[in-house]
Amino acid sequence: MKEFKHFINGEYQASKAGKTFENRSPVDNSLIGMVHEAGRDEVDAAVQAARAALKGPWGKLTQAKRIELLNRVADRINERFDEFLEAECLDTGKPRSIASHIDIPRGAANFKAFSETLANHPTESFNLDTPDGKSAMNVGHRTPKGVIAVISPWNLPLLLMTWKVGPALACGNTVVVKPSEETPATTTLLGEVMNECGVPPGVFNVVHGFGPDSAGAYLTEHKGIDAITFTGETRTGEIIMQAAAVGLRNISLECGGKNPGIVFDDCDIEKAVEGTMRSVFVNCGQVCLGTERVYVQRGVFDKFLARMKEETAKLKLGRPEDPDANFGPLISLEHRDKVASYYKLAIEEGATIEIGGGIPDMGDELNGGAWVEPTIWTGLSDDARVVREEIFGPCCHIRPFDTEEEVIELANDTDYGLAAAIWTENTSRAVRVGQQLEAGLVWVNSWFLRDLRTAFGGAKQSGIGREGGVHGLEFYTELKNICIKL
Ligand code: NAD
Ligand code: 6OD
Repeated sequence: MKEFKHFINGEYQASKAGKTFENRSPVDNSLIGMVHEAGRDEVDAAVQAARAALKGPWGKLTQAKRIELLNRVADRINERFDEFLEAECLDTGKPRSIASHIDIPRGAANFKAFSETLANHPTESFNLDTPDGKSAMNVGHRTPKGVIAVISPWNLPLLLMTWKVGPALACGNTVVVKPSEETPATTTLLGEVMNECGVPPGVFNVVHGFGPDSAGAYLTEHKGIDAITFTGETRTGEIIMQAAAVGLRNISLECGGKNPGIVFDDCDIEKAVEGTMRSVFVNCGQVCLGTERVYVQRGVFDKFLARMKEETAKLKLGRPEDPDANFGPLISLEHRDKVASYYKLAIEEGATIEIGGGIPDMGDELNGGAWVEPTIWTGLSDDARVVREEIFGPCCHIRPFDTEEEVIELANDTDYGLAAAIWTENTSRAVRVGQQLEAGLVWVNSWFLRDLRTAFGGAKQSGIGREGGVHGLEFYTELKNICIKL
């Protein structure tokens, strides 16, 4: 039986009150281990350790030394690749073939990409003519923001946690991480790696627990936290924003989406099918950037739908270690209930079920797990809740459209604004449409193709702020202007 403890000041620590909760496998609901739940005392200890490290060894390191350490962390994750892979797949149930291509390599890369970008970014300087006929020089100077709270979700646990921890540490901050209660394993393991690489105690801290009345709320409410970076649901983002308002702490929020995919009749249909299959079904549809609304120009609608159904029927559900499996369970039985409630709602709202729509019979060994069928609907109205609300499951609604103007309006008719995918061989059209979409990220003839130097974030209710590349500097550092009279 595994035990997941907090990682505070370079040491694994149990909860003082002895409070723990179960970590269960979504594959078959078997017990993986017990997770210690942090109370205010553990959260306070973690924040104090982070503050001390900021003033002490970490704050005193040169940038070059800091970057060297972070590069070592990336290398060490890769050296312990199989352990991270095993831990991630155990917690999430996702196929190893997916985690070994996406989660773990990106988890490591996040420590390298940002340190290099940040080390090579200049600050501004302005010369000012002064009334006495002389001049003054203004020089920008960046300092770390302080102790950053990192609150992360369960869908890409290592990737999305290091995506924030990497730049935070590269900028000289220290962190207290609260991973999702569903996926404690890889964040806990990263503590060992930090110690092995010589990252000073207190720089990277982990507290486990839930959100409300638990570690998440205690952390975001803690006065020793200087800024909060969060990935998760929009509703949780609103609560965190309220907590951050006390003391005027800065926030970076990466929240939900209801992302459109737009298939024009001049697309390469096989490319569009292959990309849309990934954007709807990869990670069992649990990717914030995933497509849940597909708009297809009428001329290719029947062909596209038929090909999507053919490919969906080929998806292979199975255990993470099954080399042929490319489709795992949802994260938990609770999330399965939510997704299944939308499957039921789709029928009530008048959908035609093109494929899927239910809970599969996986046999005795797996029927206790959080499995659902990959699902495609047609025939819903634009105001159906299934078309408007984020489901975060392996499903999409496909609807025909006629004109470019019409599809732009349909795509933008949502409270969210995270991502969109456009499929067309006409580059002018792609740019024209892309510019008009209300989304932080637009992919053309691709999806989830990531260059870590680019801005990442959502518009509307999908988030606040941009991270990635130099954009992270705005959140993870304080920019000071030093004015020198000459
Ligand atoms: P969630 O909001 O339920 O939980 C995210 C994290 O917040 C967890 O660690 C949770 O314990 C914590 N939390 C919950 N309530 C809290 C509170 N009151 N105070 C402090 N912390 C609290 O989200 P989830 O279910 O883990 O993840 C799925 C959601 O995340 C989806 O909506 C998805 O779209 C979104 N997401 C967005 C992005 C992005 O980049 N925009 C990326 C991944 C996931
Ligand atoms: O690729 C990334 O940097 C990123 N933040 C991906 C988010 C995926 C959401 O599920």
